[in-house]
Amino acid sequence: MYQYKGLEGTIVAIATAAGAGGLGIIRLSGQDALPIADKIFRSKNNALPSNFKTFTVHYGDIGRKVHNQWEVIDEVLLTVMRAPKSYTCEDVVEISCHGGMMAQRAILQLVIDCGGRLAEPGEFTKRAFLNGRIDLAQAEAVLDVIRAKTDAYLRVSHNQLKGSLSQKLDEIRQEIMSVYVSVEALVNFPEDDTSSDKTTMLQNHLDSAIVMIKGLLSASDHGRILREGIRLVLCGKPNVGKSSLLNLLLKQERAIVADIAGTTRDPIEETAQIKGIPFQLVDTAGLIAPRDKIEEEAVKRSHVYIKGADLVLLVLDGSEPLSSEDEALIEQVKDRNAVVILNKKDLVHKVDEKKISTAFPHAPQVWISAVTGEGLDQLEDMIVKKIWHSSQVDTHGILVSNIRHIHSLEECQKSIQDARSGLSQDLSLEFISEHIKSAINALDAITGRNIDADLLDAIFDQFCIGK
Ligand SMILES: Nc1nc2c(ncn2[C@@H]2O[C@H](COP(=O)(O)OP(=O)(O)OP(=O)(O)O)[C@@H](O)[C@H]2O)c(=O)[nH]1
Ligand SMILES: [Mg+2]
Repeated sequence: MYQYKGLEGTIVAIATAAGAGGLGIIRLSGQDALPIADKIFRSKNNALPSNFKTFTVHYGDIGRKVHNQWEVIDEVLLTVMRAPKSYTCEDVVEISCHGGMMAQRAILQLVIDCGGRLAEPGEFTKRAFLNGRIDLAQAEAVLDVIRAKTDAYLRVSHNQLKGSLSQKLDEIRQEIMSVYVSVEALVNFPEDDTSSDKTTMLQNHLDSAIVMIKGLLSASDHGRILREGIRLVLCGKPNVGKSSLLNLLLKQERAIVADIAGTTRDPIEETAQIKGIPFQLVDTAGLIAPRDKIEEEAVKRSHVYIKGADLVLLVLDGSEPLSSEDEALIEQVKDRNAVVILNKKDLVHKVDEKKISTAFPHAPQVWISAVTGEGLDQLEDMIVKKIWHSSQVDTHGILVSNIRHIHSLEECQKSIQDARSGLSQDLSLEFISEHIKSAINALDAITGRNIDADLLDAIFDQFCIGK
């Protein structure tokens, strides 16, 4: 098991975001959290934090003695949470002071002067993990909760934080473990010969583990979409209404719109939520034969963005017949995951929809007016359907979204499959046992039961200080 050397010290950090704010919170955790608080906190009745009951909040001042005079730094509320029922399982003290960096920094420095140590990124959560309050999958969910950009992803991360994924992994582990125990018994007591009934029973346990892993992996695409978002790139000829559509999807006047071809030059990137899914929306310069060096560069950049798109939104002007430039564009993106948007629905329809369907059969078409907003709902449904493969965004189940978890699950699945085919081919029990052990190790890497110290450090390094 991983040995963490800094667990014995008392750590301190500013837990609130930097900058001006109504309140700032300084958090301490460790065996000296209360003795340090005794030195720096004065309540009206001079009671010491060491004597406060757990889960109580006290009003007073933080300060220090200068030439035997008590010098106040800030007026605060001090909360005590005693071990083991605290975030870290250690004694925790939280000091809520006024917002703004000066008061928070002064209190932080005071705690350090009294024996506290500045916490490393994620060290509070790391302690919660090392002290056994949460497993690694739950610790990583803390980071996901902090970073969630949509309600849907917040819900998914909360489920994981509450242990939904950990419980499922535990069920899978029990299935594999029961096979491991039986196989090891047979390795050690070869006289208990493997009957075909026993082999079938072992295979059933492995099959049930595979079904559960497959279930988790099949939903992982949705998890990843919610975690990382989807890159949507608007492309088309100049003046077809790309920037108008960007503004409509963002519900704000973000890009300049004008009836002058070549209005947009630099690609414009913005984040948006469509039906609970996070998107990175990119408006690009109209794709034409460039007239000068700037347009040449703008068109080059548009192509780079189109290449990196998860979904291409090809915009055509529905009030005009299909031009040879439109046809060339369709040709360029016809192998991509795309939606064809026929814009300017409010004008007379002149575009040949059948011709587009023939040239671009797998891309659905939708009529819209970026001016009146008509067709927006259908477009949003179509976008969601194209990347989610259903127009409903269900986030109540377990959605594995972390790439580390997905890799470990794939590894686990492969090892189980190897063990499974070893059993059916009557291969040596030692060989089967090795594969099952690998499968268990892969699962344990997710929950942190068995994890490399460097990897653990790398995971917590992604956290902010104070979490
Ligand atoms: N009637 C009508 N006009 C539209 C619609 N969408 C955009 N327009 C007009 O078309 C012109 C061009 O719109 P933009 O959004 O700037 O077009 P663009 O594709 O971004 O153009 P470039 O940046 O030059 O490539 C503007 O005058 C818009 O008001 C629409 O749905 N209906
Ligand atoms: Mg534009």
